[in-house]
Amino acid sequence: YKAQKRTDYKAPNFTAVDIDLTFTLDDTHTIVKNVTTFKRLTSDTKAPLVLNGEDLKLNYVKVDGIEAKYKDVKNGIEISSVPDEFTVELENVINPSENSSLMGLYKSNGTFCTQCEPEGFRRITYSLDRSDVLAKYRVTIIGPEYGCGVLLSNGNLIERGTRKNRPYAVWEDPFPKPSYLFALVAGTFDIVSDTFTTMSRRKVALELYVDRGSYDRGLWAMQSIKDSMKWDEDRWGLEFDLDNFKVVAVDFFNFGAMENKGLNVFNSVYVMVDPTCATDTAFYNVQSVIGHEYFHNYTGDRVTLRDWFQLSLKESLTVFRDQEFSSDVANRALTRLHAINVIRGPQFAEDASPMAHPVRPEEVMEMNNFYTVTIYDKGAEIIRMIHTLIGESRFKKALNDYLRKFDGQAVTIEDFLCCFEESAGVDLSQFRRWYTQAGTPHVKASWTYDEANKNLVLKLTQHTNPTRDQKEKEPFYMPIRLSFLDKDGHDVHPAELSSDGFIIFNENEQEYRFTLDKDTFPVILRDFSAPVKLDAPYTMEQLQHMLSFCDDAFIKVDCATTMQNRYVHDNLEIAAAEGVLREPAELIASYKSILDSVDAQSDLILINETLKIQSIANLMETFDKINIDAIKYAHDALETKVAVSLVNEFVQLYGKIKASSSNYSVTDMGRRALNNLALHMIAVAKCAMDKKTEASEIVFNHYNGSKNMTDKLQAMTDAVHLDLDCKSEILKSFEKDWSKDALVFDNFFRVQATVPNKSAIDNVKKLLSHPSFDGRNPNRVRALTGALALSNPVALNDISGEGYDLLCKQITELNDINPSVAARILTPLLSFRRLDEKRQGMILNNLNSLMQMPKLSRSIYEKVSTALK
Ligand code: B3K
Ligand code: ZN
Repeated sequence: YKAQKRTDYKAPNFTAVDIDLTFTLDDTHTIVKNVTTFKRLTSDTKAPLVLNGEDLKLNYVKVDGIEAKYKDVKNGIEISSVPDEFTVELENVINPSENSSLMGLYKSNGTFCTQCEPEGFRRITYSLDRSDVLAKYRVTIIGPEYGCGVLLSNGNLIERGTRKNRPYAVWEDPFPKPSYLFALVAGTFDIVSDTFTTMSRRKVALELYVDRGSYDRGLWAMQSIKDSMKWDEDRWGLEFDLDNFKVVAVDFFNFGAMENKGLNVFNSVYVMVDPTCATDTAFYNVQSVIGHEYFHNYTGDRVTLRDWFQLSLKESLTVFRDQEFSSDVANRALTRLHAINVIRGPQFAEDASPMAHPVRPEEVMEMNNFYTVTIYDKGAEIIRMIHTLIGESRFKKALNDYLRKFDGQAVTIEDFLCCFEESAGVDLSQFRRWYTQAGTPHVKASWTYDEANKNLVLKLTQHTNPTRDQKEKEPFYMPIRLSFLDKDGHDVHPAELSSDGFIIFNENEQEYRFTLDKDTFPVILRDFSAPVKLDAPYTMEQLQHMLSFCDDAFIKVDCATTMQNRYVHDNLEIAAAEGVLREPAELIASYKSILDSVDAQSDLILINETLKIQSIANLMETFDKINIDAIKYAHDALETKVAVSLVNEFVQLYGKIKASSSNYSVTDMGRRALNNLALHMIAVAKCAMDKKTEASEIVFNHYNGSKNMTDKLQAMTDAVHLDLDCKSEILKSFEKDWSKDALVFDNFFRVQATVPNKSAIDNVKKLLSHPSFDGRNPNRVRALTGALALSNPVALNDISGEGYDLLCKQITELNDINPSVAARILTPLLSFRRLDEKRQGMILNNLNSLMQMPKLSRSIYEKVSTALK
């Protein structure tokens, strides 16, 4: 396998103008007739037409009606001596049932559906399968012989009926699009219908297709579609452009969802919710993913990508947009804190791994490996920095200018930046380094007081560790949001700080002066205004002071996080020797004062986020070299000590703040979250105080006392993770209630795969043969092996090595079935060099045997070979 380089981009020799497809659907023998008109773009009149095609059986090719000769080339065909404008007609056969990679046309629980991004269209028919070839599509679908409910494709329905006893439908999409946005769905569904009236009073028909019998579970997603449409109009002035918008939920899907023009296809996880079967987080996620795919209609579909190296152009902008949507319609602080956790957990981990890559990568072997937290989430942080730098109104104008200027085109990140520079009157030349340099900048802050001038002197330095691809890093250009707190907790605004409240930091080292009183200190990186690791020498008193008085959600939570981090770092050696750790006194004091003042008026979402003990995974990212056993030991000690010291407060809190109903609402989400945290802390405390029976009782009652899945799942998690007496009864009851409801039942797998000790490995081994488990369904894999790999660092890295062996065995099986999913769950192993020697050796053995695997997929090869370099 060979990598492609970004700089090797060549414009296509031909473009497709009109594509007319006819599908005669059949489970194993679907016939695709493809009539495409092509136009030569190159001046080289001898250049042949090369079409991409993979795993296709070609019946014939005609050029302008005459049978044509073609040559088989690697993953495609070549047709030479073609005129400047011509029509190719061809027919090929595919086998959707056999397609377990879920790229191209495949069957999901009886439904025909497609996934084309990034290069799946070539698994459907021969084509110029690249994002800079935009064509108009007309699609005829002839249903399978055994019948079929609906036949869907992009755009407008032109005709439907029955031909030779088979249903058919014809769709036409008025908007030219690249092949990756093509979609086809054929199946039998329950349909949730509604309409949306746009800002110019046009009526749009909305249709949501869900599993039969699950109509009610689609209602929240439908509401979310309407909210997204309204929000895009209100916030950015963007109006939907077709007469209908369709969303289909399917059970077999490689990732979250797909923004095909006018026909979004979703993993059913991000559609199907009701309060008895889905958690508040699931509701929140449905809203955000529905928003994300809908917002792609402009940022992605109307203006698309020139090539896949530009992926972040559409993804970062659309993630930024969905985050703003969730902020506006759900909760801003929560949305921001989630986003920051993604950066400080998985994204920092990726930056520190062999697969570290710039937001605009230079080299790619398998594009599916680059749908990453760097491209998506770090990319969104970059967009957010631009938003900070130029402000909402200039950002809005620039976004509209960008969408107008490049409407119907396939463009680059550079085009985007130039447009923003021109429109907003800003110079982003140094800022561009965020797109070209991989790695996380480390920012160190320090300050002194200059008595003579009554100045606080703030000094910032930045340094970015080398990554494999780049040894030397130049300084980044970043906005640092800043404020100052005096000793009484008042915000002081010195004359030197602009009213926007941020300073520009763009050199290796910079000094800033502010006229202030002596006992005032800086609050640095408010709202996490740049995706960096900040090291600031706050005293514990200052952290407590900020936690009490600062009005910034991130700073508040971060003060608690910093106290937690310091505790773990300071105690790591003792933890490594399994010694006795001191009390986290300051943290407990701060938490006590928060808990003492909770009432119905408090911001419960923020309090919950502040009181949470962070995950072991996020703690790991605060270390370069990872001593997993010591981190886990210190983490558990920290949590236990907080729980035991404050057990009375948590008991007081528990049951005091009641949700108004078991339905989803942002307010009730906050209430349930805090109540569930109280439950968890009480259970942890009781276990540590030799009162495990009491812990079991309260958890069991919690499980039985609520109809809401958020509550039930919290109880089940505590029962299983703390190994309480009620564990088997709860698991049995959950199994009885939900084993036939795959999406809900994934919780049963996930909870047992994430027990933070070795027993999770045995659980996974056992559950792999559970009758409800299906190794070909990505959701099942993600809930079981995937959860062990990506959400359970303790068990995965168990010193026995059994976690590694199990994961690699599963990856080997998945290599043939679904390489994209296999490559994703492999990720944690790539960072083996951060672990101790024994674990390094065990992982290395496993990686080496993966490399020896017959028919090793490109996805796995790219990741493993990069890690082994
Ligand atoms: N664009 C799709 C992701 C496709 C992933 C292909 N491996 C979903 C999204 O980001 O909206
Ligand atoms: Zn996206």
